[in-house]
Amino acid sequence: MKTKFRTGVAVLGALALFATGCGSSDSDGGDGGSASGDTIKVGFAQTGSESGWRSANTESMKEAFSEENGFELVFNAADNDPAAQISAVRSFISQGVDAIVIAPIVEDGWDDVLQEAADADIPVILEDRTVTSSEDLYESWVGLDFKKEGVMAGEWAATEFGSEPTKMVVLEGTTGSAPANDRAEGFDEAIAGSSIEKIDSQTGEFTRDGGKTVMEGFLQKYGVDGIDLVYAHNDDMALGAIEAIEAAGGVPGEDIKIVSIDAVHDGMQALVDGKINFIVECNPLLGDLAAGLVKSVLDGETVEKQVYVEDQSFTQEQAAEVIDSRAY
Ligand code: GYE
Repeated sequence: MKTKFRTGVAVLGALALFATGCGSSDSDGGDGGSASGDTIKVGFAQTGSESGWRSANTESMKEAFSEENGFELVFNAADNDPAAQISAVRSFISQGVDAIVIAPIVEDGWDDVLQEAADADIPVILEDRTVTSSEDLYESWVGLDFKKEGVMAGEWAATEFGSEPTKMVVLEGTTGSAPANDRAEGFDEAIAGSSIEKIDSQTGEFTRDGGKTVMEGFLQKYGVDGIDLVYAHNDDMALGAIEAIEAAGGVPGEDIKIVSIDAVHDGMQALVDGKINFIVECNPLLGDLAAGLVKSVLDGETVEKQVYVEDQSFTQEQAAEVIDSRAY
């Protein structure tokens, strides 16, 4: 079953629900794994620090898994190296943490270490990205519908360009990651049958530098006049592409239109400034929901396998209206 939370009010409602669940339990958790008073030791395996989205997500997680909230957080950022992230999870297991939270860099390769956590009776909660492993190997996942984000971006592009022949390049996220896979699939589905032709696609690793370097290569190959549209899997790569387009003498947002995903502050500013044309949101503020899930699981409550947080999207005009009131 899926549970969906809208950002804002409904998320607060959900938190109240989690808080009630936690507060009502007096049961003894036995080995320190309970939410009933003892500090809960949680290992969090973060992807790295590749983007503005990631910084906001890390901050949200650290705030939620704070001492005041009853947690001792062991934090690891794996610099986007899947093997290093798996080692971090193994080290959490050997430290005997009460629960493990993972933002999996890539979707594949998790079966063994998740089984090791299960064998050690340590519950695992996934946040942000998904894995291809069996659902039995983790308690719950909280995050965003990446495919839907891709569809929303693609629908905008299909409408924007109508029947105009359009040459598009794609700046992909980290190869093998759930958001790169799903955002590509959703977008491609939404533009199927349109006049948009994907002339090139390459990973920019979700980073600003990566987006800039890949875009420089595309511009050398096709020229400013040979590209009509950039689809960037995140804002940071779009911001790198803007730098590359400007350096090549083009006007981003006009000569070459840009659609991206995240809606972090710098991306929204570029949208307001007319350098990006459309942004689909991806809410990074998942900390309270993840912490609520950890407490519920340790209290023996049944939790949903998938907890979706709802996203919205912004045109340039809409971005100008909301930019000052956004939390990230
Ligand atoms: O879009 C990107 C980040 O997994 C949803 O990772 C996340 C993505 C986000 O680096 O900016």
